[in-house]
Amino acid sequence: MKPATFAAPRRRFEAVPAEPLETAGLSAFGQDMLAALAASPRSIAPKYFYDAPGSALFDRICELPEYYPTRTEVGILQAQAVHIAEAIGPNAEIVEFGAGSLLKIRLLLDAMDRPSRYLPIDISGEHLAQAAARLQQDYAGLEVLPVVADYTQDLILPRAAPHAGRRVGFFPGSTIGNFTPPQALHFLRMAARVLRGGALLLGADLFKDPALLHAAYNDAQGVTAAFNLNLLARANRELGADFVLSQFAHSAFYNAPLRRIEMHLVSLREQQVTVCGRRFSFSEGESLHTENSHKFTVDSLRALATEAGFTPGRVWTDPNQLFSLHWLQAPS
Ligand code: AVJ
Repeated sequence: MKPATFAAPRRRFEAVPAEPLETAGLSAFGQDMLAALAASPRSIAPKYFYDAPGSALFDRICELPEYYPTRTEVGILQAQAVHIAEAIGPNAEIVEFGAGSLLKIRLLLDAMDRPSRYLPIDISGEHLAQAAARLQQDYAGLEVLPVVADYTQDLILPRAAPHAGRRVGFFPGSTIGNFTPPQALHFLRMAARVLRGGALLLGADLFKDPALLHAAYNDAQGVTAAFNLNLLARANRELGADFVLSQFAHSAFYNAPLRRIEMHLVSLREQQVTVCGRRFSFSEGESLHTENSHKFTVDSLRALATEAGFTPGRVWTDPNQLFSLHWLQAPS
């Protein structure tokens, strides 16, 4: 940054908002929801999908016939477990970002040479506590240390155990795709810092026929629609909002120039809603943008990781090249 030599006189001319948003004392969700509704266009971070009902809906998405990423990534983990475990090495400590239901990690743990400690990080505290308790029961010799945190904020982790092997990050599911490119860089730089001297095993969904992408986010049973609409239901539960869910529609489409699926909640009519005691109006067709899910090529992902300071290593994919798992060496 340049020194702010001439900055001082500027303040006099700053515009004052007509009605400042009163957000003190609100939850992060409340603050971000109010900010989203006050902005134009309206958009909110997808991390707020994952309250307990939303996490359960996401688990159902992973089982859908149209939603190929989870079963494809699990297939790669199963087929390559021996090679991945070899790359990880003995006594390693695994840090998982956005651990969810802790199913994928079992495949790694079963193949690894005496894993020492496992730190699952997730924003959904209740869901994480239950999943961590189940995992601890099944892996008695492993130290399971769940961390309830938002890893998009600056993250402080416990020190590595004294006799542990290297620390390896695990970020499966292509959650990296939920970030815009600058946000992804920010995340990867943070990961490089907490994994210093170790590595990151990163899952990334690959670009493919847009019809297949479209189907994966518009399933026939409507589970993805319910997952998207749960954001409004959550606002009703937690923020005293009065969204009428039947007056909003799930919309998901492939944005070709930006190489991403976008999910929106579209107002079906002109309407007013109250959130945290403030009123907002929606015109017919106006949307709240709830998620981006970027799609990568093997090379675009490796370039992004390199820009963040990692050295890309092996890449494992499935026979149909639907999904990729990347070994990324962290800086020392
Ligand atoms: C959590 C990022 C893996 O983007 O595909 C699934 C979330 N959204 N269906 C994705 C999601 C709608 C998912 N990730």
